[in-house]
Order: sequence, then C-alpha cells, then structure tokens
Amino acid sequence: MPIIKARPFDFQLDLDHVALLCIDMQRDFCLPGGFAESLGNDVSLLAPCIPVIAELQGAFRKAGLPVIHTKECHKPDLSDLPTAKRKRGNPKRMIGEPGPMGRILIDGEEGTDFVPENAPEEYELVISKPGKDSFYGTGLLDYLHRRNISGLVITGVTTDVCVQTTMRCANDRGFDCLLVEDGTESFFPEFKEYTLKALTAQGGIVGWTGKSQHVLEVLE
Ligand code: TIU
Repeated sequence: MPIIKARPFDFQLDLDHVALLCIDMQRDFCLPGGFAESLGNDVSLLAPCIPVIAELQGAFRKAGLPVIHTKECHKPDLSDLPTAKRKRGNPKRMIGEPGPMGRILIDGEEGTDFVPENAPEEYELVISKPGKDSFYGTGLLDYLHRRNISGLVITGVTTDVCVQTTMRCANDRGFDCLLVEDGTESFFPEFKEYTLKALTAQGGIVGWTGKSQHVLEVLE
C-alpha cells in the first residue's frame, strides 16, 4: 500500500477506499463581503490553501478517486438555524440577511457557493451542512459507507472550526484521516498550528497531518 510521509508517523493511503474531503471552500468564508468577514475576520489569510486544494482535486480526479465537497449553509426559511447560532458573534450581517453576495450563508445564494478554483464537478457529491460537523444533519456517513470508503484526505477551512470538528467526528466513526497541512487555513495562524499539534498528539489521537506534496507524489 502507498505510504505518505506524515505526522506523527507514515499514513497508508489505501487507494481503493479513500476520498478527498474539501470542507467549506465557500465565498462566504474566503472572499470579502461574506459571512466570515462580517464576523470581523481577515479573509486573505485563507487564500494560500485555495491553489493547493485545486491541485489535490485535480490529482484525485485524474486518479479516478472521489472528491467530496461540503458547504456550511441553511435553508431559505432558516428552519435549520438555531437562534443561538444566528445571534452568535454579533456579526455585522446575520445569517439569512442580505449581503453583497446574496443572503448570508443561505443555500443557493452566490456567497454560499464555492470559490471558482475549488468548485465541484457536476458528478461530485456536495454536502450542505447546517453545523461545523460534516456528519451532523447530512448524508455523508451513508455515502462513505455505500462507497466503502475508510480513509479521508481532509482539506478546507477553517482548520480550528469546521475542519477540526469534522476530523474528530470522522475519527469517532472509524475513518483514518490525513489532514493536509498546506491545504487548510485558519483566521488565526496560531490556532492552525495548535490544531495540527492537538490532532496528532498522543500517537495520532485523532489522526495524521501531512504535506500536499507527499499526497501528490503517491497519486502520480
Ligand atoms: N468562522 C470560522 O472560522 N469558521 C466557520 O464558521 N465555519 C467553518 O470553519 N467552515
């Protein structure tokens, strides 16, 4: 089985049972005028992972391996939005309110869609999720079981929020997870560093982290 150099030790990439998971590469998080900026974040901090994820997506597609996309969003009638989440952070624009890219974090709006560089192909699975955990309120687990997937190469934003939450929840559901270090970013660089360390401490208590270069080498 192909081996990827990783932390805390090598990761076995089982090419028959692996998928690339791209978490929330949405305009609302990555571009000015979106939800993340309305929470006071500097969205330019997320930019470095966009081309890295694009390259990984290309390599997975070329190898015929599944690429899965998540987007954090809510129904237009807000029936899946807890009041606590709507009010949290006292944002300039609350979820559901109009912004420069449509209603903030509402499924189907321009801002909720993916940045063009990381957009899904028509045939790829897109998971709309109301929370930070990609399994909560979604069909992700069923899909992974149906496809017989046991390993996830994880990318996306932000490292310490939706990415970390999803990786912990995937680990509890029995998946071997490799988080791509340069394929994820945070609004807080120190939180990214800390998260990578926390996930891999204690002999990989939650999983592995590794560089995109080593994943690409194996896929080629
Ligand atoms: N605000 C922030 O850092 N992240 C989120 O709200 N969602 C994701 O991480 N995708």
